[in-house]
Amino acid sequence: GSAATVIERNTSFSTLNSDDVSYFKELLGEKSVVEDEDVLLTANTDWMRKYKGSSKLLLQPKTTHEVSQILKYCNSRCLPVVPQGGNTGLVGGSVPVFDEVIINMGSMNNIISLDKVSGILVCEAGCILENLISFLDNHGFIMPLDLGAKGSCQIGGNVSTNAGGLRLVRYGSLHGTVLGLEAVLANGDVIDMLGTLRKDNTGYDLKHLFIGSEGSLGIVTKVSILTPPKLSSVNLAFLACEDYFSCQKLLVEAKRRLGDILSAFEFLDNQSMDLVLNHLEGARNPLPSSMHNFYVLIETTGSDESYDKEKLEAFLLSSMEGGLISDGVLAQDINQASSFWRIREGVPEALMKAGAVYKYDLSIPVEKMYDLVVEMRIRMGQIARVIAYGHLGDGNLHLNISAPQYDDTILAQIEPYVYEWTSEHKGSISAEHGLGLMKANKIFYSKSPETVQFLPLLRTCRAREH
Ligand code: FAD
Ligand code: 2HG
Ligand code: ZN
Repeated sequence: GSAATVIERNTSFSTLNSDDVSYFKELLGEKSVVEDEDVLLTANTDWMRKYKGSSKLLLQPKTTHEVSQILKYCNSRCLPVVPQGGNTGLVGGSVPVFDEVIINMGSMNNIISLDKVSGILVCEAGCILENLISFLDNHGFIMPLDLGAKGSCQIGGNVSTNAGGLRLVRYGSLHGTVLGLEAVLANGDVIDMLGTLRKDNTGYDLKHLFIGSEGSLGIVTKVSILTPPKLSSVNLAFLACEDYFSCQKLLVEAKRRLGDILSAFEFLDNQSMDLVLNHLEGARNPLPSSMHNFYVLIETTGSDESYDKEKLEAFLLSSMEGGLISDGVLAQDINQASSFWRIREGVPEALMKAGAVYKYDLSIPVEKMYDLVVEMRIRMGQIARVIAYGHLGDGNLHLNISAPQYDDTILAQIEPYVYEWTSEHKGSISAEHGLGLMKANKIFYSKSPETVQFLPLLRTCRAREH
């Protein structure tokens, strides 16, 4: 009933033996070589508890040198590995498929430097996103990305999945904000691309290949990232719309009228709200008087409290008068703002509590996006619920099909239909979560065969010599 790509274990890989374990203990020290069954069970299982590997060994390197030595050794012994960050990935990429050695990056969690003039942060890949957010907060900066998994996910995992999240509409993707990386290739070579410059046109910008490569090119060990200043005035509105067209028009208007201060534009439909209210402890509908068809969160971030508020209120008033929004409330303090965010950020958790879930993370032109949701509801009928929400401001739909348990007949109603539909509408079958094991062989729905073959070709062609 789960939708994983079926692959066979590569017969040229060897299996771990006691000499290997002794080598790792010598290299890393006993404590960083984990064979404990409970720890391994957790590390072998993904966040959704949908993908499960059978690794017998987890390594916790503390330095780039150790990562390099591990990979060099595994490469020479033909031992398969999987890099692991916070294990919050949603496509089965962060856990072993078979018995791969897990290289967990959590012990590489040092902050190396923060340039307080430019806001450029350099840190190790295992830093937890929320820790970076708190560290920066003390120095008057913020991370350019924020996501529901911030308490566990690591910056190295974020870079490797090219995570989007709630602020992308304002600060852009990691391809813009990551200024440099250090990475270790499978043979142990350390590639120093850890630049700290906004501008550097000296040849190919190789770091971009690592952003979103999901560990397939090497292990990211250090990250240099541009962090925006923390601005004093943040406002959050929780709004109701009665149809999808109004959500779409509201987005166009918000971009036009709030422009410089718009920092998030998220949406959820009534099915998502219903799910959150039923499954998330303490969740309350900020607009309780009646159930609406759609909910939109609009956040503004600026530097002038009264100007920002006036601008947002004027925008909301005209949207209300124009019939785009039917109800709405502005967060009065930080606690209320976080309770509004909890509704939106809590959908994945609520889905987990509701039972089995089939996740699709799609980029679709905004005008067409909800057509797919409507079609899926017709296709699924009574056998499963269709939950739709996501980063409307970025054209990113999170389509989730929720059912009491996994079932092949449900899956057959969803796939390949969702992928075909997305491909026909020139969308992407992975907006921000990546391919992982779930979509490894689905890449052709979003990329041409030539594109897919380009990188291996580059590896075999001899570079032109000057
Ligand atoms: P992992 O899950 O451990 O790994 C993810 C992939 O990266 C794997 O393929 C792994 O092998 C590889 N990897 C990890 N670390 C490294 C490294 N140092 N070097 C090389 N490869 C590495 N994603 C979004 O884009 N936007 C969201 O808004 C968002 N919200 C989420 C909310 C929740 C509640 C959850 C559970 C997940 C969410 N995600 C979101 C998905 C997930 O992609 C992100 O949480 C995050 O980027 C993964 O980071 P991680 O450290 O947990 O990586
Ligand atoms: C989010 O935006 C995450 O909440 C998770 O990317 C999406 O659960 C999902 O489908
Ligand atoms: Zn998302």
